[in-house]
Amino acid sequence: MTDARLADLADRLPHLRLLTDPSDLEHYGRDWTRRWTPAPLAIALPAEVAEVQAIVRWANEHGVAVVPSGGRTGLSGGAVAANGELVLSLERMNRVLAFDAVDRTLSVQAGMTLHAVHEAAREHGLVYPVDFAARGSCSIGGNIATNAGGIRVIRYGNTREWIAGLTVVAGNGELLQLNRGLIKNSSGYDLRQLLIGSEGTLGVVVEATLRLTDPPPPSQVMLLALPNMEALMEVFALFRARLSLQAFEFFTDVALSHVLAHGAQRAIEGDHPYYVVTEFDADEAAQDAALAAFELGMERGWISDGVIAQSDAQAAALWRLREGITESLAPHRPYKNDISLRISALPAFLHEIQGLLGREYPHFEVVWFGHIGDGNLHINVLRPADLSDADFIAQCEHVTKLLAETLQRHGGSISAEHGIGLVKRAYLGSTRSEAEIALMRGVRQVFDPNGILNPGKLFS
Ligand code: 2HG
Ligand code: ZN
Repeated sequence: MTDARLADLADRLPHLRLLTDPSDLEHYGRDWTRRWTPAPLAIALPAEVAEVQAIVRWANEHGVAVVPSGGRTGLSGGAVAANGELVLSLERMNRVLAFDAVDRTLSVQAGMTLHAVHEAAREHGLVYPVDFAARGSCSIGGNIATNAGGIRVIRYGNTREWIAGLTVVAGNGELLQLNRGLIKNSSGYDLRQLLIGSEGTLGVVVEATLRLTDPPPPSQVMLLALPNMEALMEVFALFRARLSLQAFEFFTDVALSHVLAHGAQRAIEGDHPYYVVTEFDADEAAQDAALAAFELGMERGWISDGVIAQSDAQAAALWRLREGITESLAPHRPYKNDISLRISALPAFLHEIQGLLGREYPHFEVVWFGHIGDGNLHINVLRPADLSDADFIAQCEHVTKLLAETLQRHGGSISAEHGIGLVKRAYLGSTRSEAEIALMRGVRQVFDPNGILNPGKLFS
């Protein structure tokens, strides 16, 4: 270990696992964006809170930037370490700490995967209801740091609804116990909520107390094919009025073609521009209501075709058509946008932006999908074969600028659930006012006066 700063860290924490092998630096220095070349100083894998605190204090003393790191499944570059930072991976801190049946809470270390959290809740006959496709790799700490959303937000809300308490090492090295599992706590600023979605710029989440709930009633999964965008909004309104929705997700024929090419099974024949996977509570009355809604949608010309899953395996196959999209696009290294609008503003926005993209970027393959019931669209742009990486990124940045301007006019946000990270920091001002950004910077200064936590993320 030639670096004097690392030697000092190793002296202070003789049991700390520190990695400096090039393959480890590469592995822990990047997230799913794959756009930046990883170049961290080293990787620290603490096993306990005291080690995290000591690392943050050491970083303050030496002026070393620290990148808190979970499963690195982020899509905004929030966990990228490309500038000699110390990656602080919570991977080894992955245990359940306590379950409380009366409070219905599960206290966990931040490095547990979302999937492991689901399993732990299930063991007690309860559920932690936030869910999305990266569940097997993402960590609960990362979910908290980005206020992750996913496919059940329409029923359960975002991660922030489910966090009853947080243990955090602030950027100044203080250990904070925030909210301590209370349901009601009207005693001033809710610092727990401030930490949620702060993208590792205020503190390192080390432990969390999660609220659990009853498992949802038995459900049914339906795939619908739709003729146009207007129909999509009509069917959403119809289904939301008649059924108790657990999920309502959409994707286009272009998205479908990629998942099918990636090995998924076609479930509806023919060419249809839009598809919806929806899941809803399905007791007998609800099943009749679903059928009636489906028939009405067909009669009105909003639904062209549809299938209802007859088994768990079929339900999983239908879900795969939606959940497999990101993975099927990954080899193309798409440029991603993750935008948010009021649901009522979606049709006008979509018309405007699809027209604009068609006119200015007809050579781009644009893949639309997402959480239409939350007003959250994912827009992935694929690189045309004859365009260099640099030209592609430059053109995509221009697309994002157009999106940001259009979103601003429609009152939307440049990030719905993926965060700002490195990817969207130039566009923060389209969603947040100057006064808000100044306050955010001020808050950061209080928590992390030396700016050692995730510098360059969120703000440029
Ligand atoms: C999803 O909803 C994820 O599947 C990923 O948020 C979206 O790949 C994307 O753009
Ligand atoms: Zn999403």
